[in-house]
Amino acid sequence: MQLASEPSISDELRRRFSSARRVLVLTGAGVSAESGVPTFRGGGNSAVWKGMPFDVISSARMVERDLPAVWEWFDYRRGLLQELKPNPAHNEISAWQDRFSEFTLVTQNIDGLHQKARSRDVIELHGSIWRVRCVGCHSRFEILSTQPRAEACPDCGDPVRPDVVLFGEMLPAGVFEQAAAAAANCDLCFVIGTSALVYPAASLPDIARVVGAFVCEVNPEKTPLSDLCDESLMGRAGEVLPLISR
Ligand code: BJW
Repeated sequence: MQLASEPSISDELRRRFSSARRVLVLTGAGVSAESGVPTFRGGGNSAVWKGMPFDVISSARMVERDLPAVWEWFDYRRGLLQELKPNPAHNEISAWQDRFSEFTLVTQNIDGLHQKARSRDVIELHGSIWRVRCVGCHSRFEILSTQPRAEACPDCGDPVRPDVVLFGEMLPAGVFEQAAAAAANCDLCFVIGTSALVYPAASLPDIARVVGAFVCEVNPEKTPLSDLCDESLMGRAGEVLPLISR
C-alpha cells in the first residue's frame, strides 16, 4: 500500500533506472540527516558553533587565525559522528554500486557514512573528518575513532589540521576533475540531499544535463536544481530511494 506522503516514481525514471549503464550519484548532508547528522542549511537554519556561522568557523581564514577553535569544532563533531550509523539511504546507494556497469558515488560529506555502508571508491569532494593533514609538509594521517588525534605531524612536527575543504579553499588536486569526468559520461544522475548551493560540487548535475543524462533530485525541500532536473522526488532520502528500485 502506498502512503499518502510517498512521492510517486515516474515510469520514465523506472525505465531509466533499469536500462542505465553509467550512473552518477552526488550526495550532500541530507543523505546523512536520517542518521542524526545535522545539515548545514536544511530546515531554514544554519549550523552555528559558539555564535559563529559554519561558513566562518569552517573557513580557510579561521584556520589561519585560530586553529585551536577550528579543532574544537571538529573534535566535537567527530565525537558525535563516531556513534552514528548509516541509514537506509546509504545502504540503498551501496546496493546500487553492483547493479550498473559503471557507478560513481561523489559525496560532499566528510562523515564517512557511505564507506561504513560499504560503498567503494567514494569520491570525497570536501575531504574527511577522519583524516588530518600537516600544514607544513601536507602528509595525511587517519584518525582512529578510538584514539586521541595527533597534535603535531609525526613526520615534521608542524601543526596538523582537519583534512577537509573549508570555504575559500581549493578541492584536493584531481578530485573534482574525476567527478566531472564521471558526470560527463553518465546516462543517469541522482542528486541526493544537497542544497546545490556550494560550488564546484553544484556544477556536476549541470555537466550531466549538458551531456543528456536523466537527472533526478531527491530532497524534501526545493533547491535551485529542482526546476532544472528531469524529476524531483520531494521526500527523505531514506524513504524515497528504496522506492526507486522496488
Ligand atoms: C534531506 C534530508 C533527507 C534534509 N533526505 N535530503 C561559484 C559561484 C559562487 C561561489 C563560488 C563559486 N565557486 C566557488 C565559490 C566559493 C564557494 C561557494 O560555493 N560558495 C557558495 C556558498 C556561494 N566554494 C568554495 O569555497 C569551494 N572552493 C573552491 O571553489 O575553490 C576554488 C575557489 C577558491 C576561492 C574562491 C573561488 C574559488 C570549497 C567549498 C568547501 C565547502 N566546505 C563545506 C564545509 C566542509 C567542512 C565542514 O564540514 O565543516 O562543505 S561548506 C558545507 O556546504 C559542507 C558541505 O559539504 C557543503 C554543501 O552542503 P550540502 O551538503 O548541500 O548541505 P546543506 O546543509 O546545504 O543542504 C542539505 C540538504 O539536505 C537541504 O537541501 C535539505 O533540504 C536536504 N535534506 N534532510 C534528503 N532526510
